[in-house]
Amino acid sequence: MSVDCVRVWRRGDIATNDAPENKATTRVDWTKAQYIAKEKRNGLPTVGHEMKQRWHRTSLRLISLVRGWHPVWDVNFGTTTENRGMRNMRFATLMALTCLSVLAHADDRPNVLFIAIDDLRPELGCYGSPIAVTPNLDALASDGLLFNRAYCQQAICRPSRASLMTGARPETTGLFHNYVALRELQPDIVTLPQHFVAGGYETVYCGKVFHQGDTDEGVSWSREPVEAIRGVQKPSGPFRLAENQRIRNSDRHAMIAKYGEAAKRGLASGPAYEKADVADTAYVDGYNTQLAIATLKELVGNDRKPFFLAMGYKLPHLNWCAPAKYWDLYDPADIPMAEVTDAPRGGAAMGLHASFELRTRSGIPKSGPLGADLSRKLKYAYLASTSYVDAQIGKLIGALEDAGVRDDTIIVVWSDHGWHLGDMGVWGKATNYEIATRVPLMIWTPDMKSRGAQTDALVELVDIYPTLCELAGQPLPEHLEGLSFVPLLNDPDQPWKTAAFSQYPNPALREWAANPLSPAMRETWFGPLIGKVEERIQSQQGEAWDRELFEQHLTGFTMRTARYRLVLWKDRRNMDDEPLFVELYDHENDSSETKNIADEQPELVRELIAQHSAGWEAAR
Ligand SMILES: [Ca+2]
Repeated sequence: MSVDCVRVWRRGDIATNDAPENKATTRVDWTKAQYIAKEKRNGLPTVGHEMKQRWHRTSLRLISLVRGWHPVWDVNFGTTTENRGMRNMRFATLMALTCLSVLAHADDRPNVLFIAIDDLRPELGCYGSPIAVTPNLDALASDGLLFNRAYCQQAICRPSRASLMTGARPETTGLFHNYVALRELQPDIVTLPQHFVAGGYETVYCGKVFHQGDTDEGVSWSREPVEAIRGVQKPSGPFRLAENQRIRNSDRHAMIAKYGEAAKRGLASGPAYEKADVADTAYVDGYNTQLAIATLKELVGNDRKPFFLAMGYKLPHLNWCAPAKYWDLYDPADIPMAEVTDAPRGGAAMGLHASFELRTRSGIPKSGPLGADLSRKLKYAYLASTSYVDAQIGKLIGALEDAGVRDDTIIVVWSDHGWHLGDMGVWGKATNYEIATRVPLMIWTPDMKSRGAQTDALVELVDIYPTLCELAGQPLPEHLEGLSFVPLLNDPDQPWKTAAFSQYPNPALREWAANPLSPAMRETWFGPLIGKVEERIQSQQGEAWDRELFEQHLTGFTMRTARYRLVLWKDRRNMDDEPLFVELYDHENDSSETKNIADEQPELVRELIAQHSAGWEAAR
């Protein structure tokens, strides 16, 4: 459904946007079988929700009655084969149904608290970390469902979030790097919150949910958050300590003087971390949490609509700036460091990068190893930042309780990708390996039967969209490429997907926003490092080396099965050709992916390549 269509819909008028290119529409596949399955789930005995479920069933019956059990209920008003009058009539019918549905659902559909965390790897108490202090996420997991094998579709912010928020994979969104806006590529695709708006939800976000620039104001969100908190100053800039502000400014001036325009794209970011004895609201995540809480109070005051409240945390993305009390939760000497700091034996030379994102920070060596002390300090900062975010999430969930809606609110927590903290010798995201593609994911719903369980089922971030639709009684848009994991909420051990899929364009040359370094950036201190990376690739790939191919077109496509990780390095222009290089890791014997065994297992590689070719459709 197009942007205009939704705007018109919200005015209660007739949609007229019928451009043939509007292929991402809200076609609803609501079959009788799905309805019966939903009925069955709603009929499950739960405590304290019987009345709501009766309401829910009544409203569903009403809708299905009027639909007349059409096997496919098409609300694609952009079809060109119908005349305008027909479309208008159908839309008017839909509007009536939507109003009926919204009225009938007014009190019973669950709210959604949608929590995004930037660059968080699954190193939390609930994931078995012996040191991470994350009591609020641990408590949520102990009463919800924790996913041990959840994977992002691309290990960098914008492509990962674009995929999750649209329910479509990077190959479909076409969004592979950070320097293009989602709506430039997909002007009409219906995002998750946009779909909830159409279903009668109030949707609103605070912080980083979409990537910066993709926020989709006025389309995905039905209202603005509360603008300010009386008596609390909005944080300005990343640093609170005057010394760090001074370092940032002077670095920036020095870099711009030395490298010109190239320096403006992140070459001088100030220190990588900060410990300051300040209030939680002195940094943006604490401040935004208070905005979200104030917004929540307004949402709860509006008893006509259920809400979809999204809160996006910027930490533990660099820079790791957190109030001192969260640093004080740790003794740095106790922090376990990465056990495997070598690249995988026999792995792809293009599989790992030179840690550019971290090296742009002042105080970080521009080449060579970081050293033990600095490595420990950095992981200490990452964990302090994680605990700070965890504490804010505790405040947010506490606010749900204070508002009396905790039991009526689905809570889902996800991170957009993992992070190498020295693992495989690199620092950063942007690889195709387990460390960067595996993410924390947990969900709590009012009605789930299995509480406090963990599941090893393979799930993907692209699954969140259909899952929330199903939980909220929303129809599934046709374009979705994930699978609702609602059945796992009641039976976490059942057979599930056979594979999860991710991809990343040549990490060694494209860590930076998943883009090739510009010629100007190569003139900076990036240059010598990238030269070494290229030498490494040329040494391994021999005659296959070609700058344009490796910089612009080579992509690693990775597939995680219950036992293996396969990485296929392919030329995107010739996807039917044999891969240039193959990696295979056996998680049963090598959970840290230390040794590429592709050459030892040609038959297995053939089988897994065939499975990869069959794609996500065959894995569900
Ligand atoms: Ca991120």
